[in-house]
Amino acid sequence: MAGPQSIILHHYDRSPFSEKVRLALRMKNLGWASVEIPSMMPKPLLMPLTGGYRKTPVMQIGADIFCDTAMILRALEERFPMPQLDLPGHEGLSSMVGAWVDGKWFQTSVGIIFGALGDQVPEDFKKDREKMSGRPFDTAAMAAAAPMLRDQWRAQLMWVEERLAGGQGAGGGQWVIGMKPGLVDVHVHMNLWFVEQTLPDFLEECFKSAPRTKDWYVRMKEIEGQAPETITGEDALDIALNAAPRLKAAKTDGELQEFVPGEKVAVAPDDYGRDWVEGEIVIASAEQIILHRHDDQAETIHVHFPRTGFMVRRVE
Ligand SMILES: N[C@@H](CCC(=O)N[C@@H](CS)C(=O)NCC(=O)O)C(=O)O
Repeated sequence: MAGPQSIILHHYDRSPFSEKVRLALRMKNLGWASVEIPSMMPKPLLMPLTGGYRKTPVMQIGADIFCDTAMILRALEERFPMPQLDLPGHEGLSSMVGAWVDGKWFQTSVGIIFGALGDQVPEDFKKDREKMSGRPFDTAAMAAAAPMLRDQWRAQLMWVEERLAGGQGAGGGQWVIGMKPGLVDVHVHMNLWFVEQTLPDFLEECFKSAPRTKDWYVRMKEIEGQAPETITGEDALDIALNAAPRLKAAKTDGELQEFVPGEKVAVAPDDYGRDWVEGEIVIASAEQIILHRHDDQAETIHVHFPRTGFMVRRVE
């Protein structure tokens, strides 16, 4: 039964960013509880936990809430260090690769997938994404650009092929970097998986130019892990309500904006879904920020964000 120590993932099946976390959980062979959330707003059972952050996925452990896969993967590595996924000698590299796959490669995938789906994309979904991004979600324009985007997509796949062909020492070339699968593999996996859900034939076509990447992708699929326990959003809220955030000494360290512990700030993504989450600083460092929040439904919550990709401002 899921409890205050359990890893709870708020996600939906077809979410590629969630697949990153599910894959990391499989690689670490961790047990976890699954809460299915809607793929668009409203998300009434998630908002009390995040304080307004709406993106998918969100991880919960008791009354600690982790937003963004960069934060989630870091927290999993800290709390469940074995087996290590941030491989020795490669520290920092996965974040750099992550920035590419989450940004440019992901946008290319979105274009070809939604261009192919075209009229099948429900109107309310398009409206939601327009509101989230502040830009038109024009599937006809995506369809028109699709042939060029497909070239772009495969060109990025070829970076992976090149990396695998380069190998790493004796017996290398099995994994994107190094002798074991790690966080770099987790990041690289995302867009292949995302495209495969809708356009498996296109992925196969690209694999003709990238046979090593195909073999690697098959190896990644063989990583099994544990099946999650399914719980409801209400169960997850109840767990938060009856848990306390993990105790941390309040601390700020070299803040460029001179934030101090206890100060009220607001945090929001800097790209899309820019919903501000307000709270008081528990910890702020160059890499992460933890906010203390109170919510009537969830009581005291600590919400964790990475610093890259997030804006932080003082609330007067
Ligand atoms: N930087 C975020 C990006 C997450 C993201 O864009 N997720 C998509 C789904 S895979 C999303 O939030 N879509 C809107 C939604 O689910 O409400 C992360 O790494 O977690």
